[in-house]
Amino acid sequence: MRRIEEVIVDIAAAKAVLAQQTIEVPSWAYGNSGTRFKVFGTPGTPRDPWEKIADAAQVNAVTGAAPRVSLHIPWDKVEDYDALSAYAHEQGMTIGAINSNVFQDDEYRLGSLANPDARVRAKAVAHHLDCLEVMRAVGSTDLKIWLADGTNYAGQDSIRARQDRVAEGLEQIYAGLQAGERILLEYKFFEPFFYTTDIPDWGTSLVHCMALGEQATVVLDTGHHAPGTNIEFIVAQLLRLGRLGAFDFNSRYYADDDLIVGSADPFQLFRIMHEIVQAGALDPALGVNFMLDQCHNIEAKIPAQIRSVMNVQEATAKALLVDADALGAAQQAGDVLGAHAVLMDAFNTDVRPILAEVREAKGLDADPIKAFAATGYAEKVAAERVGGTQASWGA
Ligand code: RM4
Ligand code: MN
Repeated sequence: MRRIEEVIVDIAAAKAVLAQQTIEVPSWAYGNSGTRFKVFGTPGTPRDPWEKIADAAQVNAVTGAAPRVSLHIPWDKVEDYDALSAYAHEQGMTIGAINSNVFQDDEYRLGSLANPDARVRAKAVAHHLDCLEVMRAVGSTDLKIWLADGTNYAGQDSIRARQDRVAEGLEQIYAGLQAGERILLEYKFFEPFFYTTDIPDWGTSLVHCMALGEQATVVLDTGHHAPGTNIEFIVAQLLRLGRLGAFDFNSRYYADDDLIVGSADPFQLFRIMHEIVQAGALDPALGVNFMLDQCHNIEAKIPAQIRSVMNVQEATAKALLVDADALGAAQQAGDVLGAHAVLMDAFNTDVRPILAEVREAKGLDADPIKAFAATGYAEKVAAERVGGTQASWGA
């Protein structure tokens, strides 16, 4: 492993970028989750959106890098969104992307926007328009759409007609946008349906976004690709087209495993961040929202989110240490191994000391996991949050 002292690029510049980097956390990561086989309960699990926000604020308090929390509607439905947003502010947080949910109602058995029944389609559109109202009430500008629509059997429905219905529904939602607001359209190659998925890949998402207009951008969820997919290629292409709106970070081994980002393949995360850095897309002006979309089935949730933020920071730091001049020169000279070596040198650098310095400069502990443990928060909420129903993925 290369020591930080051996790095020749401008470390102070890298630290300045790292100090400003932010990662959005998902409210649902703090609730219980599991598989279709078992959802485990944990002492101290939040019972409502307020408690989820309180937990999310802990991640920000020790990392200084997670000041936004995404909500999922209706999982995070409340009577008074002004009050929820004010509560988030008191906790040092703002509310980020609003995620719609058109996959849990019985009426969506055959799909939402792609459903053959016009009445169900209208209901799905109306839900998204309601989400836009929530978005405005909490001071957010991003509506994130993931459609679970698809079919299980060949011939079950017309592939083409379903695309037309999706396009029409998205158009109606898009028409509800005001200036400065965005639709973030996510794709996923399979699940919950197995034969066709109506938005299975970045190409399909992009085609719909391009038809809609400039306020529609693609969300890349790292878990939503077939094994072996070159995700950084997709990142580069979407950035090139100005259509990468957001990431849903997580890790996968098999399907949509929703594990801690950077845990399965830190090298892949580094390669993704390298494309981001090269495109200058860490600059918030380019509009890429870096978000986590994860579930914590067996591990402690708040520390898992802290670890996730740290993993993104470490991959980013390594990407910032790529010697761009040396890389460009080697690429131009056709020096295959030389170019590869420049990248690997950056990847093989221990960046933990510079991240520790970035945290200390903000008055934070160098070790966020240790700092959280020292607060006693986990023990406190385990004692306080007794009774009620623990939030869980899907409820
Ligand atoms: C989906 C997708 C969405 C997330 C839901 C919970 O697979 O990743 O982003 O909101 O799961
Ligand atoms: Mn996602």
